[in-house]
Amino acid sequence: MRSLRLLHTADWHLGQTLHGVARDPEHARFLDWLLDRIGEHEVDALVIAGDVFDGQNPPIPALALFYRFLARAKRRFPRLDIVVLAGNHDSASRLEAPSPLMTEMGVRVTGTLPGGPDGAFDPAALVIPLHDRDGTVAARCVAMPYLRPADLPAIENEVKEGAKEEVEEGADPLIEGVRHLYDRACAAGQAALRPGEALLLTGHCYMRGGALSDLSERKILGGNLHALPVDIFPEDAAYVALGHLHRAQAVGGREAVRYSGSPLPLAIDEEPYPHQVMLADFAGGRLVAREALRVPRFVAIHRVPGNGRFATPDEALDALRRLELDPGLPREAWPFLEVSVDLPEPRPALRDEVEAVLAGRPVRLLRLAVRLTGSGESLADSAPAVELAALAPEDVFRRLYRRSHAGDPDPALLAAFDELLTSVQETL
Ligand SMILES: [Mn+2]
Repeated sequence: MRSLRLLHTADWHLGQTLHGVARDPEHARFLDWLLDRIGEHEVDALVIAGDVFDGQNPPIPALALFYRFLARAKRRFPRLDIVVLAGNHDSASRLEAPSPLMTEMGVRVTGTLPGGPDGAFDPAALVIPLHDRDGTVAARCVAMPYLRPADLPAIENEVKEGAKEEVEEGADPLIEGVRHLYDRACAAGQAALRPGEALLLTGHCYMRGGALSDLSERKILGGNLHALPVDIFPEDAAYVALGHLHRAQAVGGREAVRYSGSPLPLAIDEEPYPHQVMLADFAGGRLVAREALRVPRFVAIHRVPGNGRFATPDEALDALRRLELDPGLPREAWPFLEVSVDLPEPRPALRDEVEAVLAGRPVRLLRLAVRLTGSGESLADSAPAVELAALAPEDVFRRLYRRSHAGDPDPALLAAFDELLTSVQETL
């Protein structure tokens, strides 16, 4: 029986800063930890399902971390297959540029959709063989990267010409475009599959019904309108390795369709849930076991008072005085701190008071959140004031629209706005 052990991870966001603090030391610790787990669990293949880097133009320390990781992984585990996909944060072409070198090393990188000599989508080029400990192919991985709206129109035309009858009345053309691409890619995977081999898929996308962690993921393919239904992945896929959502979860009730989650909390709000990578075992072409490996928290996050609550200034200062901190930690391991305070009356020196309590102590204040407790009403009229920063861009658009027109913008206009927003956010 051909068996294979896969380690699925995603959303590393190398180069990220959290409220101005670089995460490189945490990422370095994570990558050391990951190498040890690959050895300990005798992993055959590693899939990194997108958002390797936090930005389109990663800082040099982030690039160095990534390439050093790949070199160390291949030196320690020469037969390890590594598959790397671009996510919406990555520059697809930048990630892919060194792929001739990487392919020689047994590292396969997919940034953009591969085209044949005529420029048409070549799904067979997405199919990557994964090998067991004897060097025999035990799985075929359809390495689908993040799909940008611009990847889809060409396909949309094909949908119109080739498979018009399959597109339901009122179906979303973007979703149908993605579905069509997956259909073709999976067919190419199936064609390559030999008996006993497992079919694996990847994706970097926002699935319908996924649990979001507030702000650190950008909704993609045009916001909620284009959350993808889980049935775009055929049931005969043994496993679907997803990236984009930072909270580990199965999708749509299918245990074999999973977000691995990010290895580090990428926003303070992501502190409460476990961060992990996923081990998956395949035998005879099927998923037979899986195990989540919890990533140690290299830097603790303290939230005062915690759980999304707000304290009075005096309660907060008290809690800060009582905070137990380890004086033996190196500076790069000092905990992050968020303090949330309700202000019933002005207290202009609050920040100075907080900083005075923390002075000389081994902790890093990332955020002092202040909530005003007044009604928010302006003097001139009685409409409750809303902080612009508290609104999602789409809400601002809706409000602006309603100021000039009756009713809500129609779905086509909202979709156009979402597409513009996505393209702007991608360049941030
Ligand atoms: Mn993403």
